[in-house]
Amino acid sequence: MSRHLKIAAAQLGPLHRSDTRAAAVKRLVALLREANAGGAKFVVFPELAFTTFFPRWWMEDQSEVDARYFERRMPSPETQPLFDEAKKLGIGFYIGYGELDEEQGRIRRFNSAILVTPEGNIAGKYRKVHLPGHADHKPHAAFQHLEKKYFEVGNLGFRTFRFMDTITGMLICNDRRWPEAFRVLGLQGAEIVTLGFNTPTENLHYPEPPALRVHHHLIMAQSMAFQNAIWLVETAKCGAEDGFRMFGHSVIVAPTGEIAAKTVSEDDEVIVHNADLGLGENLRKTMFNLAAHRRPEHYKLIVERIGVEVTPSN
Ligand code: ING
Repeated sequence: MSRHLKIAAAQLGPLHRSDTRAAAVKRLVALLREANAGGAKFVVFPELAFTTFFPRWWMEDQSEVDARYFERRMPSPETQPLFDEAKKLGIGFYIGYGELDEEQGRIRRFNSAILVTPEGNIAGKYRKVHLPGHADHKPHAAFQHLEKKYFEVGNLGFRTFRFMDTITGMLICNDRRWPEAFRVLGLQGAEIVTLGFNTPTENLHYPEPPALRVHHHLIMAQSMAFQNAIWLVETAKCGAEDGFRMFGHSVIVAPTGEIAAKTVSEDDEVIVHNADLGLGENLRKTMFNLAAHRRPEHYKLIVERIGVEVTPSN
C-alpha cells in the first residue's frame, strides 16, 4: 500500500523592518489556510519567517536586535495564533526563526527551525550549521550578510525525527550548498528534508548574474534530492524587503530529482504536491543503497580536512 503525504511549500513574500510579528503571523495563518484548502497536511515555511532578513543590517544595540528579531519562547503570545490554527486544521509544519536561548545564565542565539506536529507539539529542532556571510561591518557594501555576527554555529547537529509517520530531517538555507549535510541526514534514514531559505538576488562580493543564482539553487535542490533519494521541500521568503531583493523559486523535489512543484512569484504563494513516500525506495535499494556502495575508508579527508590543502600525489 503506497504511503502518500500531501506537502505544501508556503512561500512568504517580503517582510519589511516595519512589519510586526503579528503582521507576519497573520500572513502565515492565511498561507496555512490556503495550504489546507489544497489538502496539504504538512506545510513548510521559510527561514526566519517572523521577521525581515535582519542579517542584512549592521546593528550595534544587541538588546534591540534581541527584542525585534529573536524569539525567547516558541510559541510566544505573538506566534501562538499560528500554532493554534495549525492544530485546529490538523496540520504539521516546519518553520524557521531567530532563537534566543538562555542556558545556565548564558545567552545563545541561533538561526533555528522546528517541526511542529498536527497536535501542536514540537517534534524536533535544528540550529543552522552552515552560517554564510561575515561578522565584520562592510560599510561600503550594498548590504551586509551578518549571519556570522548574529548567530552561533548550530550545536544540535544534523538529525532526523519521526514526524507524521515519516522520517524527516531539517536544514536551513546555506546548508543546501554543502552535500555533507544531506548525506548525514540520508545516513539516518531521512525520507523528507525541509529547508527554508532567504537568498539575496544580488551577490555581495561580485556582480553575479541573478539568473545564475537561481540556476545554482535549482540544480542543487534536484541533485541533493536525487543523490539522497529524498523528498526535498525548499521554501523561500522572497521579494524586495526594504528594497533588498531575494528570489523565490520555492520547490518540492521528488527523490528522482524531478521538480514536482515550483512557485512562480516573489510573494506569498502556496504550492502543494501529494508526495508518494515510496518513490525513493527503489533508489535507496539500488543506485543509492548507501550500505552497498559507499566506501568511507576513502572519504577521510572530508572529515579531517576543513579547507583546501594542495597535496598532489605525484
Ligand atoms: N542565504 C544565502 C544562501 O546561502 C548566500 C547566502 C547566497 C551565500 C549565495 C553564498 C552564496 O542561500 C542564507 N540565508 O544562507
